[in-house]
Amino acid sequence: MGETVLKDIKDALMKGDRAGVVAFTKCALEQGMAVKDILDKGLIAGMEIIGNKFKCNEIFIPEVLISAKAMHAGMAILEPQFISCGIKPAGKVVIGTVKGDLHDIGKNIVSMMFKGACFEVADLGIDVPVEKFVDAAKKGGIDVIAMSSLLTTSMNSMKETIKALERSGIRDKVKIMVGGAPVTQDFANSIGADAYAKDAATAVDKAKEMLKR
Ligand code: B12
Repeated sequence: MGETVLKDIKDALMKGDRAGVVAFTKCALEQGMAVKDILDKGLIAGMEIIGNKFKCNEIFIPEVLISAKAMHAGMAILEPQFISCGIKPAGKVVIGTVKGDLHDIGKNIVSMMFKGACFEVADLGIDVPVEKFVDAAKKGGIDVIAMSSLLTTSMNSMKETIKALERSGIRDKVKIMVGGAPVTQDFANSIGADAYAKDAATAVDKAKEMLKR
């Protein structure tokens, strides 16, 4: 039963059937399925197949966009399920997709997981210029700056942001975390980031670990 609804979510997402994604996601919740399974084995699994088809030129940008919109609609159903917090936030995170990059699905999942783990999250959105991250850090009260990049061509903006924070004398006041499909631990080390995480759940674990120290 559970596996069927996950497949329904995946199939609807691949068809770009937004209403279907919403209906099957609600149905999975009603069946008592774990939110993480719905996200990982339904929505993200569907998006992975879309990614492979896009890579092989079996589908093109319009189809990817329609599926991305269906994905967002499914995530909106799941988001309230993640948030069950007490009063004291675990920390404050500023998150954004770096300059030149419009991909936001992964960033939104990371943001959702942070909120679910009781972090306060300020989302700067997509195509975020270096100065916007620096301004956010200058305001103070921020524990982690989290940057997402899905394009090899936009990754350099992460390095630029770290350099700009150094020039502003506030680099040591915040922890910097980077992620996104082309980002690796080696790349994170090479630009002087404090942490890299391959997925949203690990991002939360690493942030908690960093803030403990
Ligand atoms: C959806 C998508 C789009 C959509 C984006 C819609 C949206 N609202 O996001 C649209 C159609 C707009 C698009 C456009 C383009 N895209 Co595109 N896109 C994708 C696709 C298929 C899926 C990305 C995705 O959402 N994955 C699902 C999420 C859940 O995974 P994720 O983002 O990796 O996130 C997880 C982790 O990486 C991590 N994570 C993510 N962010 C962060 C941040 C932190 C701090 C941490 C710790 C972790 C973390 O946690 C997430 C959850 O676990 C990928 C293919 C792929 N395999 O990645 C191509 C892909 C990224 N796109 C690609 C390209 C080339 C483009 C275009 C240039 C195409 C074009 N010719 O115009 C444009 C660029 C537009 C721009 N300037 O940004 C290439 C990039 C190649 C490269 N090496 O740079 C890819 C890899 C496809 C390919 N194989 O060719 N794209």
